[in-house]
Amino acid sequence: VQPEKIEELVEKFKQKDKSALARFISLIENEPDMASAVFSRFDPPQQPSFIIGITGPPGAGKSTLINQLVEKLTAQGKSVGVISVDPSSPFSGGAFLGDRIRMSASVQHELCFMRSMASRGSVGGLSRATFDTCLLYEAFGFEIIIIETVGAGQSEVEVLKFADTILVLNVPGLGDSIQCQKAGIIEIGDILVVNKKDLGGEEIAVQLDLMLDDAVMFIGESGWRPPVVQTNSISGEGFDELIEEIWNHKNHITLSGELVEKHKKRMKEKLMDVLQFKIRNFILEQIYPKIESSVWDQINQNKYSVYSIAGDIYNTFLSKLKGSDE
Ligand SMILES: Nc1nc2c(ncn2[C@@H]2O[C@H](COP(=O)(O)OP(=O)(O)OP(=O)(O)O)[C@@H](O)[C@H]2O)c(=O)[nH]1
Ligand SMILES: [Mg+2]
Repeated sequence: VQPEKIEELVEKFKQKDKSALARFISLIENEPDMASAVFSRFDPPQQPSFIIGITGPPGAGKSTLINQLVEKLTAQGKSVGVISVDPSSPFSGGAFLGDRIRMSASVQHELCFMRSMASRGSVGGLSRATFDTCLLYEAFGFEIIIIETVGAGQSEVEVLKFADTILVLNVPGLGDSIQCQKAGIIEIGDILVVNKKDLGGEEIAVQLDLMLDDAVMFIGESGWRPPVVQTNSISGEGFDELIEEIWNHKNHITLSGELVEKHKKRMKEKLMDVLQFKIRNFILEQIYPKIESSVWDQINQNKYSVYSIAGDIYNTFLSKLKGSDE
């Protein structure tokens, strides 16, 4: 992509053109090296987006719940960007026709934009693409970002670390036990949702409440006790309460200072991630090719020398830096 082309897209982006947003997401997803050129042209965001992560077993109704949330939030004039990190999601193409139709109303809403992230490639790659999409959404001006992810697999859980508030879904009918407990993701829930209220779920809600009562581990440092909310994502029942709890949690972490800490931690990780990428590439391109055969000789003699070889390479790297300073 030519610099002039980027300039043109940035102009469109600033005019709130969603096709420019879509182009940037694809560009940065496929060519991480372009990220710097794109982001350097953006002004600081007017306000940070509030990021909601939603997870739960396949078919729990995550997409339906998001659809309902988006409808309610956009009706209040709020703008919402959705990222779906779920390979079987309606946004990603592997979906049932019914799902597509169901999603279409809010997808076409001017205050909403949806995008899926394929779970192909590495955990790091997916995380990076998700984070960069969050940055793009924020720059675009979305007040709220929602990330959908199936609660299984490292890459899916990894992206939840970007969220300010995490919703963990359970549903009745899957053996009537707390499904997310085994997966170990229930602990990360700030709000526990029992969806498909029309099919029951009272028992699960009670179980969750009991568990919260005797488990100190759930009450975080800041003293937040995750509420249990029952919803019907098709009719919208329980959503006023759910939205209220989301704002309660937001207020809670704002007052406790956790929100700022989360932002700091996220940006620090991003920074380290970019640095690691840069340093690794420098070593791979500038140093390694010249020493490859001798490295291999040493490892052939004693594979345990790998640490000392790494130390040597690192020292070469440092001396190159000193050299370039002068
Ligand atoms: N009865 C009932 N069905 C629901 C409810 N919420 C979602 N569903 C249905 O459950 C099915 C799965 O919903 P999705 O929203 O696709 O679930 P998901 O968790 O996004 O699924 P994956 O992305 O595939 O993991 C669909 O047929 C929905 O219509 C609900 O509250 N009650
Ligand atoms: Mg889904």
